[in-house]
Amino acid sequence: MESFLKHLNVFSLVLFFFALPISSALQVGFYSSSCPNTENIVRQVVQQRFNADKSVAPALLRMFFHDCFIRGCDASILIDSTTTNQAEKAAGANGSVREYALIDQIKTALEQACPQKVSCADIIALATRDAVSLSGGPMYSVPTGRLDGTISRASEVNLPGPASTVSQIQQAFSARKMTLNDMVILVGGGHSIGRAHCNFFQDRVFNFQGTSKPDPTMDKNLLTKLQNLCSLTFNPATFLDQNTTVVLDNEVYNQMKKNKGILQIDQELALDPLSASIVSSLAANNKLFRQSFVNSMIKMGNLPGTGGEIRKNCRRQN
Ligand code: HEM
Ligand SMILES: *[C@@H]1O[C@H](CO)[C@@H](O)[C@H](O)[C@H]1NC(C)=O
Ligand SMILES: CC(=O)N[C@H]1CO[C@H](CO)[C@@H](O)[C@@H]1O
Repeated sequence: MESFLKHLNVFSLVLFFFALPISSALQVGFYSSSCPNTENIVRQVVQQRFNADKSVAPALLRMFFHDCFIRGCDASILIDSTTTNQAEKAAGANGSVREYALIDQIKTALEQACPQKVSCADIIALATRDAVSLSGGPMYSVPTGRLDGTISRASEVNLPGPASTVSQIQQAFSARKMTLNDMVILVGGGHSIGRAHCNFFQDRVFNFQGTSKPDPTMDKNLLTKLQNLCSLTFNPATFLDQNTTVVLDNEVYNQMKKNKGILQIDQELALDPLSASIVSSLAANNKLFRQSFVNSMIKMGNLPGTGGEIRKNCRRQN
């Protein structure tokens, strides 16, 4: 710490200490006096949508991840592109982040209850918590008090792809001060609900790494199923967890161990010596998984934004 500080000039020293309270200001129940009904309103809208369509849950979880990994959890993912700015949601890695309209719906309800009090970044975090518990995952308290960012650039979206190695994904997490454990828990937990489209894994079933053959590690029944599925031309999707498809639990790690990972990265988690033993521990213990998932979700939710404001409309800066 001392030697670190020595190398900072006064300006960055001021920034450094100024930055600390912003990230540590998050607290459970942040809106309890400024907008006491916040968490109920969010939950009501998410619950209603979930009753009609369970796939809203994975959509929110993925949105939260994509938001927090670029510029921290600051709702930069929600900003629409303009004629002069390609926003994050236009980037290639966006790959079908969806349910922006649901966030708008929650925002509208909150603006009616308490105008310009609740940030869009907190809406994503709270809605995701509700989505997790509605999907059979753990219930947890979400620290709130995030501010919305004013910058959203497609060119800053540097998310790893599904064919990245475990070590590359680990680096993407450690660059954000998260551990290998956090990584295995969040990627596996995230991929225990929801679906992937063929374009993200069809190389594994038809032409793995240019061999003109399938990925030899894939379970043969799964391979046949996916070859049939991905021969259809409309880019269909399949569940990331082929067994407990819509339940947020540790079964996905058992599927990985049975060579039934859909994305290459999911299969690699079980095969790579870096992560294999973590996968095994989580596969064997759903209680451990649930507790760890909560901890890592809160950690990811603490990634500090550079934000500045509480947007009136989640799709654009004030
Ligand atoms: C960093 C490594 C990761 C990679 C390479 C990755 C990649 C992908 C890909 C390619 C898809 C399929 C998208 C589609 O076809 O529409 C997907 C889906 C999904 N991912 Fe990840 N992901 C990663 C980490 C995470 C994390 C950390 C979470 C959340 C904690 C997460 C949550 C999800 C969810 C919920 C879906 C399903 C979305 C839906 O059904 O709408 N992913 N991911
Ligand atoms: C599906 O999951 C259940 C509960 O985790 C497990 O008992 C069962 O063995 C799994 N079945 C398959 C085919 O993987
Ligand atoms: C919703 C959205 O903006 N999708 C875009 C994701 O990225 C691809 C490739 O860059 C675009 O073609 C999509 O329009």
